[in-house]
Amino acid sequence: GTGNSTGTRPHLITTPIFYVNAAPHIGHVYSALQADVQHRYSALCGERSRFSTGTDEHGMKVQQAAFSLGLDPKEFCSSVSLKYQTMFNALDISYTDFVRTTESRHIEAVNRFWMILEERGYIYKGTYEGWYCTSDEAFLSEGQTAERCNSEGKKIRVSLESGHQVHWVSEENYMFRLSSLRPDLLQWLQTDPIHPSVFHRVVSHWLEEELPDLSVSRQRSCLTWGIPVPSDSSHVIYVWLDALVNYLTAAGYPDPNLAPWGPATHLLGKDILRFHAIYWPAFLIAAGLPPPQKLLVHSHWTCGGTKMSKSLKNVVDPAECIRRYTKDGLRYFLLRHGAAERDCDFTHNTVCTLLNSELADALGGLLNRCTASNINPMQHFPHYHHESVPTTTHDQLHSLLKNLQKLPAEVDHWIRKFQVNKALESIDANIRRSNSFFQSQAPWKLQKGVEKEACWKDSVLYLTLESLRLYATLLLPAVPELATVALDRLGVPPNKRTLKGNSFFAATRGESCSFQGQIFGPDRGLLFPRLERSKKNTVRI
Ligand code: MET
Repeated sequence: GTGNSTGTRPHLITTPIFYVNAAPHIGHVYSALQADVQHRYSALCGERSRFSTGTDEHGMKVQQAAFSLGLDPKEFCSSVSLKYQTMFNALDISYTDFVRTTESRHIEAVNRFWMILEERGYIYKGTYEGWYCTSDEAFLSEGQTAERCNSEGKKIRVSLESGHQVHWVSEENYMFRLSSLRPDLLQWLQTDPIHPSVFHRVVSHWLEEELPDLSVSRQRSCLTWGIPVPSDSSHVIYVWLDALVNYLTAAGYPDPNLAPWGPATHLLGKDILRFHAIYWPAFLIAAGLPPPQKLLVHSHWTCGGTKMSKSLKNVVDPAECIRRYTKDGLRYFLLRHGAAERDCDFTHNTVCTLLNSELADALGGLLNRCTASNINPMQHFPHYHHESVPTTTHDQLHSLLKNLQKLPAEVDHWIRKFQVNKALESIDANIRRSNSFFQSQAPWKLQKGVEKEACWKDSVLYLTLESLRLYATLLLPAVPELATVALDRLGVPPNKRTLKGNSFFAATRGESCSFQGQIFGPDRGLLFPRLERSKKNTVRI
């Protein structure tokens, strides 16, 4: 890693902190979910991590949103921030810290950070002339903007990247010596911190050119809702400097008893790549701190093929989705269907098809089949009998076990590469293999009275139950509740729900397996009831 002073600090995993100008939608939920998976997965592997999220409450955009609703910004922020917390709790997002930029611990961190940048000579007073995009809270050069017609046919200037309107700004600002940090950024890029690699290439392309210095304050006359520059209260600190420092706040900065800043993994959407891949590492390096270890970047969700927007009324409401699909249904769909490197589409029918096929039929069906009392009257993991394997099944069994043994490493690879969809795809492919194995061996036909058949039936059940134990364990980060229900049903003790030192299929290798004879937990019904596809045109999403 790039961090020093890392030794004892647990890894920090973060989501962006969300603007409170509007309630959470599926895109915000997706960022939080992806971070949640990283955090839960590292716990499953026995690693220590912390996980912070929060709300971004200062700046022009929030100030205007509060103003247009006639609300006091502070109260407005508290009410929307609470909506994020409520939504994340409803989705089992296991954050260990929630940072609000209006909290005093954060304001202290920003003040301290600003003073250090100033002391180290990275801040000077200058004049900013250029465009400002309030929607994105971004300073843009001429070349990053273009003229477009708005919906009323009027010519306006917009950001090329986001399409949002920009305004001309010419004012005295505090400037940050971003231009001087290009070599450091290039060096950081060589540690391969940005995943997936498409986004690494975008950043490396941006760094081919000289960087302009960055304006890091606004005149108090146009922006009041923010943190004043410590040494000059006629200026307010640029909201992105304020917001990015939240990651330091979450790490306990500037507590002198803590190492100032350890290894961090930041999750983010591709629309805020520049802020995280250029500004943030530059700020950290300027302050003498290590740049982030990893940036995991994801793409966006569209709805029925078009970009979600408030005016099109096609913003997918996560609360509505939880009601329809259950919390874990929504989690599974977003993680399984979404992909970091490309935009993905959300439609009701895709959700139903995917969840019915993978959670209800494949996973739920497999669990049902080998725990049903007619096939498993003892309600336990039977013993595995090596010598009972029919000769005609040797090859099939061998390849099944080979795939299963590779699965944990495969899942590990995809999760660490930030391709959780691929991890879930691998799990699903194996669940299907287990189902066809079970089907082909037809244990319900094997005769109790014939010893060899009875032993093989036990072995088929053992193999299927062990594979389910593996699937449910691997699914804990993505669908914690569903996986827990499955593990409860299988009777897996809580201290065995880990990937650390857990040996699956031990009996097939002639090792002792503590699961042979393990009694199931109570039957709580279907793991995931099938969803109804909506009739045409009834509901729009
Ligand atoms: N508030 C920003 C957004 O929602 C993210 C800030 S992360 C430091 O895009």
